[in-house]
Amino acid sequence: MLFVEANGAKIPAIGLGTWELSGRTCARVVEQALRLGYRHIDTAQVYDNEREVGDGLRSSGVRRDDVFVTTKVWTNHFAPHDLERSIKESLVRLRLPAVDLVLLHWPNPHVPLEETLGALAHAKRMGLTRHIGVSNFTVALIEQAASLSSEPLVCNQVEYHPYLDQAKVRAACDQHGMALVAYSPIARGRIKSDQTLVEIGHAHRKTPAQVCLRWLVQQNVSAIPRTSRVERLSENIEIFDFELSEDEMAAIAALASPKGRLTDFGFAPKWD
Ligand code: 1BO
Repeated sequence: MLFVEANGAKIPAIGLGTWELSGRTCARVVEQALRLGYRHIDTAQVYDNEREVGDGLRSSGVRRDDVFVTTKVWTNHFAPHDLERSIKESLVRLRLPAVDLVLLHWPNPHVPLEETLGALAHAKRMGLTRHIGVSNFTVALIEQAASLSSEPLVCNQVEYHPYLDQAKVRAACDQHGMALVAYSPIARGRIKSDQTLVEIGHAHRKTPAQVCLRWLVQQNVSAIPRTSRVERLSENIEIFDFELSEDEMAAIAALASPKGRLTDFGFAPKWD
C-alpha cells in the first residue's frame, strides 16, 4: 500500500469511505476491508456510524496501530468548549483512545475559524488525535486555516474525481504541505461506462474504477471509495500493479466539466 505524506502524516493512498454505510452492513464492510488489506478507514460524526466502524475494527483482528482512522467533527460542535467534548464522544463510540486524524467536516461561518482551529490543535496536543485537518475547504479557506492553525494541517478532504477539476484546491494544499483526500472518487459510479476510462482500462486490463483510482493516486491524492460489496472492495484496492502514462493522465483530466460537482448540500459555501 502506498502512502501520501503530508506535514508529518503518512496517509494510506486508498481508504474505505463510510459515508452512507450504517448498522451491521457498515461493521461488516469495515471488517472485510481490513481483512482484504485496507489500512485507512474514514468516518464522521454526522455519518452516525462511528460505533459500527469501531465494531468492524475490533472484529477484523487487525492491530489498531496498523490502521489509519479518520473522523470528522460536524459544524454544530465547532464552538471551542464543545469541540473537545464531541471528539471525546467520537472516541467513546469508536472505542479508541485516539484517532489518527480529526477533520473539521465543513466550514462554519458562524464560529470564528481561529477559535475552532485553536480547540482542534488543543485536542491534538491532548493526544486525542495524532493529526488534524479540514474538509470541504475552499482555496481562500485553506489559506486562512493554514495561517491561523498553531499545529500543521495535514489534509483537506473534498469531492474529487475526473469530472471535477480540483487543480486550484490541489495547488493550495501542496503549497501548505497538505494532502488532498478525495471523497466520491469514482463519481458515485458514473465513471463505469465512461468510454475514455473503459478504453484506458482495456489497455491495462483494469476496470474504469481502477483506472480512476489510479489516476488519483498518481497525483499523490489519497482516495476513499465507498462500497458495500466485497468484490468492489477488492477491485478498489488492486491498483498498485500498473501505471498510467502522461497521455492517459491528461486524457482523464480532460473529462472535467464545470457541472462536474455531484454533491451540493446547499449549506456549503461558494467554491472558487
Ligand atoms: C455530509 C457528508 C459529506 C461527505 O463527507
